[in-house]
Amino acid sequence: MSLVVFPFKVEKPEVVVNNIHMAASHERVSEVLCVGVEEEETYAAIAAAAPHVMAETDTPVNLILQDRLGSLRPGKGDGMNTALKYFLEKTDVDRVHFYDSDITSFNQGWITTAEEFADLGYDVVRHYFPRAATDAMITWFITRVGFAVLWPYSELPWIEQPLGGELLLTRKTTENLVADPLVMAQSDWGVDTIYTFRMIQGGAKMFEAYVKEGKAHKLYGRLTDLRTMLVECFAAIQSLKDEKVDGSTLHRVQPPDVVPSAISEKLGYDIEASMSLLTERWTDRQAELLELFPVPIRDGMIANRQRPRFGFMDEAAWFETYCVLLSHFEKDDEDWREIIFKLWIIRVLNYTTTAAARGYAYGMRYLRSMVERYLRQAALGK
Ligand code: GDX
Ligand code: MN
Repeated sequence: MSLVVFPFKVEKPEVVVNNIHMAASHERVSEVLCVGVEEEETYAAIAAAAPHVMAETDTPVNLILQDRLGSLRPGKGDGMNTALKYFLEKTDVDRVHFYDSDITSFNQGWITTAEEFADLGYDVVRHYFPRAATDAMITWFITRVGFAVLWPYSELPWIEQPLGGELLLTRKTTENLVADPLVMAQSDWGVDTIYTFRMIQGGAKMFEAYVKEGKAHKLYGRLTDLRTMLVECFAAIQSLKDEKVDGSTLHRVQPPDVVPSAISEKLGYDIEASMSLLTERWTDRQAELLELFPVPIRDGMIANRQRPRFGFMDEAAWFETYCVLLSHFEKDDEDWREIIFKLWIIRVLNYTTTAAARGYAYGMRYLRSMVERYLRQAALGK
Protein backbone atom coordinates (compact mmCIF):
# COMPACT_ATOMS: atom_id res chain seq x y z
CA MET A 1 0.00 0.00 0.00
CA SER A 2 1.07 3.59 -0.56
CA LEU A 3 0.87 7.11 0.77
CA VAL A 4 -0.02 9.78 -1.80
CA VAL A 5 1.21 13.32 -1.13
CA PHE A 6 -0.01 16.58 -2.64
CA PRO A 7 2.20 19.55 -1.77
CA PHE A 8 0.24 22.78 -2.31
CA LYS A 9 0.56 26.50 -1.94
CA VAL A 10 -2.24 28.60 -3.41
CA GLU A 11 -4.26 26.53 -5.89
CA LYS A 12 -7.84 26.23 -7.11
CA PRO A 13 -9.49 24.20 -4.33
CA GLU A 14 -11.79 22.30 -6.71
CA VAL A 15 -8.76 21.05 -8.66
CA VAL A 16 -6.90 19.95 -5.54
CA VAL A 17 -9.96 18.32 -3.97
CA ASN A 18 -10.74 16.43 -7.17
CA ASN A 19 -7.18 15.08 -7.22
CA ILE A 20 -7.36 14.10 -3.55
CA HIS A 21 -10.61 12.29 -4.23
CA MET A 22 -9.10 10.39 -7.13
CA ALA A 23 -6.07 9.32 -5.11
CA ALA A 24 -8.13 8.35 -2.06
CA SER A 25 -10.36 6.10 -4.20
CA HIS A 26 -7.41 4.12 -5.56
CA GLU A 27 -7.20 0.57 -4.20
CA ARG A 28 -3.46 0.80 -3.56
CA VAL A 29 -3.70 4.04 -1.57
CA SER A 30 -3.93 3.77 2.21
CA GLU A 31 -3.72 7.50 2.99
CA VAL A 32 -3.60 10.88 1.28
CA LEU A 33 -1.45 13.63 2.77
CA CYS A 34 -1.77 17.29 1.79
CA VAL A 35 1.12 19.54 2.80
CA GLY A 36 0.39 23.26 2.82
CA VAL A 37 2.40 26.36 3.60
CA GLU A 38 0.02 28.35 5.77
CA GLU A 39 -3.63 28.33 6.79
CA GLU A 40 -4.96 30.37 3.88
CA GLU A 41 -7.98 29.79 1.63
CA THR A 42 -6.74 26.72 -0.21
CA TYR A 43 -5.89 25.11 3.12
CA ALA A 44 -9.30 25.95 4.57
CA ALA A 45 -11.10 24.56 1.51
CA ILE A 46 -9.18 21.28 1.72
CA ALA A 47 -9.86 21.07 5.45
CA ALA A 48 -13.57 21.48 4.77
CA ALA A 49 -13.65 18.88 1.98
CA ALA A 50 -11.43 16.23 3.58
CA PRO A 51 -14.09 14.66 5.88
CA HIS A 52 -16.42 14.17 2.90
CA VAL A 53 -13.70 12.53 0.82
CA MET A 54 -12.85 10.27 3.77
CA ALA A 55 -16.48 9.28 4.23
CA GLU A 56 -16.91 8.48 0.53
CA THR A 57 -13.64 6.60 0.02
CA ASP A 58 -12.93 5.16 3.44
CA THR A 59 -9.35 6.41 3.14
CA PRO A 60 -7.77 8.83 5.63
CA VAL A 61 -7.05 12.28 4.18
CA ASN A 62 -4.68 14.27 6.35
CA LEU A 63 -3.78 17.91 6.07
CA ILE A 64 -0.64 19.39 7.63
CA LEU A 65 1.55 22.47 7.35
CA GLN A 66 5.13 22.08 6.26
CA ASP A 67 7.86 22.22 8.90
CA ARG A 68 10.81 24.54 8.62
CA LEU A 69 13.44 21.92 7.88
CA GLY A 70 15.78 23.56 5.41
CA SER A 71 18.14 26.49 5.31
CA LEU A 72 17.22 28.10 1.97
CA ARG A 73 14.03 29.96 1.01
CA PRO A 74 11.11 28.09 2.62
CA GLY A 75 9.32 26.60 -0.38
CA LYS A 76 8.35 23.35 -2.02
CA GLY A 77 11.44 21.63 -0.64
CA ASP A 78 10.27 22.05 2.93
CA GLY A 79 6.88 20.72 1.82
CA MET A 80 8.30 17.59 0.18
CA ASN A 81 10.79 16.92 2.95
CA THR A 82 8.08 17.28 5.58
CA ALA A 83 6.10 14.65 3.67
CA LEU A 84 9.09 12.28 3.48
CA LYS A 85 9.54 12.47 7.25
CA TYR A 86 5.81 11.93 7.79
CA PHE A 87 5.94 8.88 5.53
CA LEU A 88 8.79 7.34 7.56
CA GLU A 89 7.61 8.35 11.01
CA LYS A 90 3.80 8.21 10.82
CA THR A 91 3.09 5.38 8.37
CA ASP A 92 4.32 1.84 7.82
CA VAL A 93 3.53 1.52 4.12
CA ASP A 94 6.22 0.75 1.53
CA ARG A 95 5.83 3.55 -0.99
CA VAL A 96 5.14 7.25 -1.26
CA HIS A 97 3.85 9.07 -4.36
CA PHE A 98 4.07 12.80 -5.02
CA TYR A 99 1.80 14.69 -7.42
CA ASP A 100 1.59 18.42 -8.01
CA SER A 101 -1.79 19.56 -6.74
CA ASP A 102 -2.60 21.92 -9.66
CA ILE A 103 -2.86 19.18 -12.31
CA THR A 104 -6.16 19.02 -14.18
CA SER A 105 -5.33 15.92 -16.23
CA PHE A 106 -4.47 13.75 -13.21
CA ASN A 107 -6.22 10.39 -13.02
CA GLN A 108 -5.95 7.06 -11.22
CA GLY A 109 -3.98 5.57 -14.09
CA TRP A 110 -0.98 7.63 -12.98
CA ILE A 111 -0.98 5.86 -9.62
CA THR A 112 -1.56 2.44 -11.17
CA THR A 113 1.34 2.89 -13.61
CA ALA A 114 3.74 3.95 -10.87
CA GLU A 115 2.65 1.05 -8.66
CA GLU A 116 3.05 -1.52 -11.40
CA PHE A 117 6.56 -0.46 -12.31
CA ALA A 118 7.49 -0.35 -8.62
CA ASP A 119 6.15 -3.94 -8.41
CA LEU A 120 8.86 -4.87 -10.93
CA GLY A 121 11.49 -3.78 -8.44
CA TYR A 122 12.33 -0.17 -9.29
CA ASP A 123 13.19 2.09 -6.36
CA VAL A 124 11.93 5.21 -8.08
CA VAL A 125 9.25 5.64 -10.72
CA ARG A 126 9.04 9.06 -12.31
CA HIS A 127 6.27 10.19 -14.63
CA TYR A 128 7.23 12.06 -17.76
CA PHE A 129 5.04 13.88 -20.21
CA PRO A 130 5.00 15.22 -23.76
CA ARG A 131 5.84 18.94 -23.59
CA ALA A 132 5.69 21.76 -26.13
CA ALA A 133 9.00 22.53 -27.85
CA THR A 134 9.13 25.90 -26.08
CA ASP A 135 8.03 24.55 -22.68
CA ALA A 136 10.38 23.14 -20.00
CA MET A 137 13.02 25.74 -20.75
CA ILE A 138 14.56 25.50 -17.26
CA THR A 139 14.80 21.72 -17.56
CA TRP A 140 16.49 21.88 -20.98
CA PHE A 141 18.80 24.87 -20.64
CA ILE A 142 19.65 24.70 -16.95
CA THR A 143 19.20 21.21 -15.55
CA ARG A 144 19.90 18.86 -18.44
CA VAL A 145 22.73 21.06 -19.70
CA GLY A 146 24.24 21.17 -16.20
CA PHE A 147 23.98 17.41 -15.82
CA ALA A 148 25.66 16.96 -19.22
CA VAL A 149 28.44 19.43 -18.51
CA LEU A 150 29.23 18.18 -14.99
CA TRP A 151 28.48 14.46 -15.14
CA PRO A 152 28.66 13.49 -18.82
CA TYR A 153 29.18 9.79 -18.15
CA SER A 154 26.35 9.43 -15.64
CA GLU A 155 22.64 8.73 -16.24
CA LEU A 156 21.77 12.27 -15.13
CA PRO A 157 21.67 14.01 -18.54
CA TRP A 158 19.49 11.16 -19.88
CA ILE A 159 16.66 11.72 -17.42
CA GLU A 160 13.65 12.98 -19.34
CA GLN A 161 12.15 15.34 -16.78
CA PRO A 162 14.51 15.67 -13.83
CA LEU A 163 12.40 18.47 -12.26
CA GLY A 164 9.05 16.74 -12.51
CA GLY A 165 7.02 16.71 -9.32
CA GLU A 166 5.26 13.39 -10.08
CA LEU A 167 7.12 10.39 -8.74
CA LEU A 168 7.04 7.31 -6.54
CA LEU A 169 9.76 6.42 -4.01
CA THR A 170 10.24 3.30 -1.96
CA ARG A 171 10.83 3.45 1.77
CA LYS A 172 14.50 2.52 1.32
CA THR A 173 15.08 5.39 -1.12
CA THR A 174 13.24 7.75 1.21
CA GLU A 175 15.39 6.71 4.16
CA ASN A 176 18.50 7.62 2.18
CA LEU A 177 17.08 11.04 1.31
CA VAL A 178 15.92 11.87 4.83
CA ALA A 179 19.30 10.86 6.28
CA ASP A 180 21.04 13.25 3.89
CA PRO A 181 21.69 16.74 5.32
CA LEU A 182 22.01 18.30 1.86
CA VAL A 183 18.58 17.02 0.86
CA MET A 184 16.91 18.20 4.05
CA ALA A 185 18.51 21.64 3.71
CA GLN A 186 17.05 22.11 0.20
CA SER A 187 13.83 23.88 1.12
CA ASP A 188 13.34 25.75 -2.19
CA TRP A 189 12.67 24.85 -5.85
CA GLY A 190 16.07 23.11 -5.95
CA VAL A 191 14.56 20.13 -4.13
CA ASP A 192 13.67 18.22 -7.31
CA THR A 193 17.23 18.60 -8.60
CA ILE A 194 18.72 17.34 -5.34
CA TYR A 195 16.34 14.37 -5.13
CA THR A 196 17.11 13.35 -8.71
CA PHE A 197 20.83 13.81 -8.22
CA ARG A 198 21.04 11.84 -5.00
CA MET A 199 18.88 9.02 -6.36
CA ILE A 200 21.21 8.51 -9.30
CA GLN A 201 24.36 9.05 -7.27
CA GLY A 202 23.08 6.59 -4.67
CA GLY A 203 22.34 3.94 -7.29
CA ALA A 204 18.53 3.86 -7.03
CA LYS A 205 16.92 1.84 -9.83
CA MET A 206 14.86 4.36 -11.77
CA PHE A 207 12.00 3.92 -14.22
CA GLU A 208 10.47 6.78 -16.20
CA ALA A 209 6.89 6.13 -17.17
CA TYR A 210 5.36 8.02 -20.11
CA VAL A 211 1.98 9.66 -19.55
CA LYS A 212 0.64 10.28 -23.01
CA GLU A 213 -2.24 12.61 -22.15
CA GLY A 214 0.29 15.09 -20.76
CA LYS A 215 0.30 17.19 -17.62
CA ALA A 216 -2.23 20.00 -17.85
CA HIS A 217 -1.69 22.42 -14.99
CA LYS A 218 -1.84 26.07 -13.94
CA LEU A 219 -0.19 28.40 -16.44
CA TYR A 220 2.73 30.48 -15.33
CA GLY A 221 1.64 33.79 -13.94
CA ARG A 222 4.29 36.45 -13.90
CA LEU A 223 7.67 35.64 -15.36
CA THR A 224 9.19 36.68 -12.05
CA ASP A 225 7.86 33.41 -10.58
CA LEU A 226 9.96 31.59 -13.12
CA ARG A 227 12.93 33.77 -12.24
CA THR A 228 13.01 32.44 -8.67
CA MET A 229 12.68 28.89 -9.98
CA LEU A 230 15.48 29.44 -12.48
CA VAL A 231 17.84 30.87 -9.86
CA GLU A 232 17.09 28.12 -7.35
CA CYS A 233 17.36 25.30 -9.89
CA PHE A 234 20.70 26.62 -11.15
CA ALA A 235 22.02 27.20 -7.62
CA ALA A 236 21.13 23.60 -6.72
CA ILE A 237 23.24 22.30 -9.62
CA GLN A 238 26.05 24.70 -8.76
CA SER A 239 26.07 23.48 -5.14
CA LEU A 240 26.70 19.94 -6.43
CA LYS A 241 29.43 20.73 -8.92
CA ASP A 242 32.28 19.06 -7.01
CA GLU A 243 30.33 15.83 -6.42
CA LYS A 244 31.24 12.62 -8.24
CA VAL A 245 28.73 10.29 -9.91
CA ASP A 246 29.63 7.00 -11.54
CA GLY A 247 27.90 5.45 -14.52
CA SER A 248 26.52 2.28 -13.05
CA THR A 249 22.88 3.16 -12.34
CA LEU A 250 19.93 1.27 -13.76
CA HIS A 251 17.62 3.73 -15.53
CA ARG A 252 14.96 2.70 -17.99
CA VAL A 253 12.64 4.92 -19.97
CA GLN A 254 9.27 3.92 -21.39
CA PRO A 255 9.20 5.03 -25.05
CA PRO A 256 7.06 8.06 -25.90
CA ASP A 257 3.90 7.95 -28.01
CA VAL A 258 2.20 10.23 -30.53
CA VAL A 259 2.08 13.76 -29.12
CA PRO A 260 -1.38 15.35 -29.02
CA SER A 261 -1.57 18.45 -31.24
CA ALA A 262 -2.76 20.53 -28.28
CA ILE A 263 0.74 19.99 -26.87
CA SER A 264 2.87 20.08 -30.02
CA GLU A 265 1.18 23.30 -31.17
CA LYS A 266 1.30 25.04 -27.81
CA LEU A 267 3.46 28.10 -27.18
CA GLY A 268 5.44 27.61 -23.99
CA TYR A 269 5.89 31.27 -23.12
CA ASP A 270 5.10 34.82 -24.18
CA ILE A 271 7.85 35.85 -26.62
CA GLU A 272 7.07 39.56 -26.78
CA ALA A 273 6.79 39.94 -22.99
CA SER A 274 10.08 38.08 -22.55
CA MET A 275 11.87 40.31 -25.06
CA SER A 276 10.73 43.42 -23.27
CA LEU A 277 12.41 42.24 -20.04
CA LEU A 278 15.83 42.35 -21.67
CA THR A 279 16.19 46.12 -21.68
CA GLU A 280 14.87 46.52 -18.12
CA ARG A 281 16.46 46.52 -14.68
CA TRP A 282 20.03 47.11 -15.80
CA THR A 283 22.65 48.36 -13.32
CA ASP A 284 26.24 49.41 -13.92
CA ARG A 285 27.37 46.61 -11.64
CA GLN A 286 25.71 44.06 -13.94
CA ALA A 287 27.83 45.43 -16.77
CA GLU A 288 30.94 45.04 -14.59
CA LEU A 289 30.07 41.44 -13.70
CA LEU A 290 29.71 40.69 -17.39
CA GLU A 291 33.47 41.29 -17.73
CA LEU A 292 33.82 37.73 -16.42
CA PHE A 293 32.36 36.37 -19.67
CA PRO A 294 34.05 35.97 -23.07
CA VAL A 295 34.02 39.25 -25.03
CA PRO A 296 31.34 38.35 -27.62
CA ILE A 297 28.96 37.30 -24.84
CA ARG A 298 29.68 40.39 -22.78
CA ASP A 299 29.21 42.68 -25.79
CA GLY A 300 26.05 40.89 -26.87
CA MET A 301 24.62 41.28 -23.39
CA ILE A 302 25.53 44.95 -23.11
CA ALA A 303 23.78 45.61 -26.43
CA ASN A 304 20.58 44.56 -24.68
CA ARG A 305 20.65 47.74 -22.64
CA GLN A 306 19.49 49.47 -25.84
CA ARG A 307 17.36 46.86 -27.56
CA PRO A 308 16.75 43.09 -27.41
CA ARG A 309 19.51 41.02 -29.02
CA PHE A 310 19.79 37.26 -28.89
CA GLY A 311 21.47 36.11 -32.12
CA PHE A 312 24.82 35.76 -30.36
CA MET A 313 23.64 33.24 -27.76
CA ASP A 314 23.99 30.03 -29.76
CA GLU A 315 24.75 26.57 -28.41
CA ALA A 316 28.50 27.19 -28.13
CA ALA A 317 28.05 30.54 -26.41
CA TRP A 318 25.67 28.95 -23.89
CA PHE A 319 28.27 26.30 -23.01
CA GLU A 320 30.81 29.03 -22.24
CA THR A 321 28.22 31.07 -20.40
CA TYR A 322 27.19 28.10 -18.30
CA CYS A 323 30.79 27.37 -17.28
CA VAL A 324 31.34 30.99 -16.18
CA LEU A 325 28.10 30.86 -14.18
CA LEU A 326 29.15 27.63 -12.46
CA SER A 327 32.29 29.34 -11.21
CA HIS A 328 31.02 32.82 -10.40
CA PHE A 329 27.24 32.95 -9.95
CA GLU A 330 26.03 34.08 -6.51
CA LYS A 331 22.42 33.22 -5.85
CA ASP A 332 21.79 35.83 -3.15
CA ASP A 333 23.24 38.69 -5.18
CA GLU A 334 20.46 40.66 -6.90
CA ASP A 335 22.66 41.66 -9.86
CA TRP A 336 23.71 38.06 -10.47
CA ARG A 337 20.07 36.93 -10.27
CA GLU A 338 19.17 39.47 -12.92
CA ILE A 339 22.13 38.50 -15.11
CA ILE A 340 21.35 34.79 -15.11
CA PHE A 341 17.69 35.57 -15.81
CA LYS A 342 18.57 37.72 -18.82
CA LEU A 343 21.19 35.24 -20.11
CA TRP A 344 18.67 32.43 -19.93
CA ILE A 345 15.88 34.41 -21.65
CA ILE A 346 18.36 35.29 -24.40
CA ARG A 347 19.32 31.63 -24.85
CA VAL A 348 15.64 30.63 -24.90
CA LEU A 349 14.82 33.31 -27.51
CA ASN A 350 17.77 32.22 -29.64
CA TYR A 351 16.63 28.60 -29.52
CA THR A 352 13.01 29.58 -30.19
CA THR A 353 13.85 31.54 -33.31
CA THR A 354 16.48 29.19 -34.75
CA ALA A 355 15.23 25.70 -33.81
CA ALA A 356 11.69 25.70 -32.40
CA ALA A 357 10.59 27.97 -35.28
CA ARG A 358 11.27 25.03 -37.63
CA GLY A 359 8.50 23.02 -36.00
CA TYR A 360 7.86 20.71 -33.08
CA ALA A 361 9.78 17.70 -34.39
CA TYR A 362 12.82 19.76 -35.30
CA GLY A 363 12.82 21.63 -31.99
CA MET A 364 12.65 18.46 -29.90
CA ARG A 365 15.30 16.74 -32.00
CA TYR A 366 17.49 19.78 -31.57
CA LEU A 367 17.13 19.80 -27.76
CA ARG A 368 17.98 16.13 -27.43
CA SER A 369 20.98 16.31 -29.71
CA MET A 370 22.14 19.49 -27.96
CA VAL A 371 22.38 17.64 -24.63
CA GLU A 372 24.31 14.87 -26.35
CA ARG A 373 26.74 17.29 -27.95
CA TYR A 374 27.31 19.00 -24.62
CA LEU A 375 28.06 15.79 -22.79
CA ARG A 376 30.54 14.72 -25.45
CA GLN A 377 32.16 18.15 -25.36
CA ALA A 378 32.37 18.00 -21.56
CA ALA A 379 33.79 14.48 -21.58
CA LEU A 380 36.49 15.47 -24.08
CA GLY A 381 37.44 18.52 -22.06
CA LYS A 382 38.04 16.48 -18.91
N1 GDX B 1 3.96 22.69 0.39
C1 GDX B 1 4.32 23.54 -0.58
N2 GDX B 1 5.13 24.59 -0.24
N3 GDX B 1 3.91 23.37 -1.84
C2 GDX B 1 4.31 24.24 -2.77
C3 GDX B 1 5.13 25.35 -2.50
C4 GDX B 1 5.55 25.54 -1.14
O1 GDX B 1 6.25 26.47 -0.79
N4 GDX B 1 5.35 26.03 -3.64
C5 GDX B 1 4.69 25.37 -4.62
N5 GDX B 1 4.05 24.31 -4.10
C6 GDX B 1 3.25 23.30 -4.81
C7 GDX B 1 2.24 23.88 -5.76
O2 GDX B 1 1.03 24.18 -5.13
C8 GDX B 1 2.11 22.74 -6.76
O3 GDX B 1 1.27 21.75 -6.28
C9 GDX B 1 3.54 22.18 -6.83
O4 GDX B 1 4.15 22.56 -5.62
C10 GDX B 1 4.34 22.68 -8.04
O5 GDX B 1 4.28 24.08 -8.09
P1 GDX B 1 3.77 24.89 -9.39
O6 GDX B 1 3.57 26.29 -8.98
O7 GDX B 1 2.66 24.15 -10.03
O8 GDX B 1 5.08 24.90 -10.27
P2 GDX B 1 5.36 24.35 -11.75
O9 GDX B 1 6.07 25.38 -12.51
O10 GDX B 1 4.20 23.70 -12.37
O11 GDX B 1 6.45 23.29 -11.26
C11 GDX B 1 7.06 22.33 -11.98
O12 GDX B 1 8.44 22.54 -11.96
C12 GDX B 1 9.02 22.59 -10.66
C13 GDX B 1 10.49 22.83 -10.87
O13 GDX B 1 10.85 22.84 -12.04
O14 GDX B 1 11.26 23.07 -9.96
C14 GDX B 1 6.68 21.05 -11.23
O15 GDX B 1 7.06 19.94 -11.96
C15 GDX B 1 7.25 21.05 -9.85
O16 GDX B 1 6.99 19.83 -9.18
C16 GDX B 1 8.73 21.32 -9.88
O17 GDX B 1 9.18 21.49 -8.57
MN1 MN C 1 2.20 23.52 -11.93
